[in-house]
Amino acid sequence: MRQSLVTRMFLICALALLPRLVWAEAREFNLAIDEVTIDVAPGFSNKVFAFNGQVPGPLIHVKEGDDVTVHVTNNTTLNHSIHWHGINQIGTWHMDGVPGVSQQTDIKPGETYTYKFNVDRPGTLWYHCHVNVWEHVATRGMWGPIIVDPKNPTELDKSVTKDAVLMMSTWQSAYANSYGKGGMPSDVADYFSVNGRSFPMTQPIRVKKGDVLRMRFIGAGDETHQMHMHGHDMLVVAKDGYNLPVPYYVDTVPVGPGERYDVIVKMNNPGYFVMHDHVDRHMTNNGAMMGGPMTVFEYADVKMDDWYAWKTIVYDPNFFYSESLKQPYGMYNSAGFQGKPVEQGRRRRQ
Ligand SMILES: [Cu+2]
Repeated sequence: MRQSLVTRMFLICALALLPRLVWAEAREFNLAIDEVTIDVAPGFSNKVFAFNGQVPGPLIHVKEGDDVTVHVTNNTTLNHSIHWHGINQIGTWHMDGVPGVSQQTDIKPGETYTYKFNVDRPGTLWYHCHVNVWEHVATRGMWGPIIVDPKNPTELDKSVTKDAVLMMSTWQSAYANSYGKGGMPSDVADYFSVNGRSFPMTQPIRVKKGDVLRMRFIGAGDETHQMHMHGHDMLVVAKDGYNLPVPYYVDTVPVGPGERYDVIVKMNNPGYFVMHDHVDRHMTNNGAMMGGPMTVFEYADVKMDDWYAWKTIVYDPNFFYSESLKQPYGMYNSAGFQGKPVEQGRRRRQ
């Protein structure tokens, strides 16, 4: 039986759309930007512009091909925007978040702005403010992770048993309490952190022998961090979200501003091993040893020594987003990253 031209056209269109229909889902999120104070290190707090009140911002976990809508409400006293770093905005360049270039104006205090885009590629991505990035990204915590699962995971991807996100950043204590200042080239960073905290306020990564750990490093600050893992080799499998044609082993991975590295580690050497930044200056809290972005891989079933520095730590299993990443797709706030509202006069608008 001959099909009409209309029927044939319909079938062709339906077939062309099929992958999108099978894979893509529409996801809608709300992000508020609030003025809060976070405790970065013992004795050091910093006023930040926090996505949903937390630093780092909430995890956005979606899959390749999804259509994402994000309503961003600015509850702070300064202007902002959001750049979705890694999303190429195919056909949606007005959603790229750069005021004066792709977006008419900043999102002003009290305003809500809606971004809509297709997640056109998988991997470890992130989002950050694109207004006065010198201050807002470098020292006010305006960044969070976007993890995009691929349509076609590799065998290595499928082997992963535990995921961790590590956002590297810097702080300038001279401007900790002065919104509108900081981040200029002559300003000096004196605190260095992973997921917004410096040792001893960071957290261990608890594993068991046989785990396959994927760590997703994101350079959210202004300096390069040379992250060195003791006792294990890290297989670098992706750079800036793109799978490498030939993964390679390292024991130190450089994480520069804006960069992302995904590494996969076979946890096969039971014990307690540190991972730290090999830039010595970064391993201090304002010059005092020891601090900075440090963690410890703690294997289950290995006896904890009495003298272990973190013997009494209150463990937060979601400090590296590992628990949020086990949840279905969506956006996830983390209670452990929440700040305290800034005092009256500089606080959120209702
Ligand atoms: Cu901003």
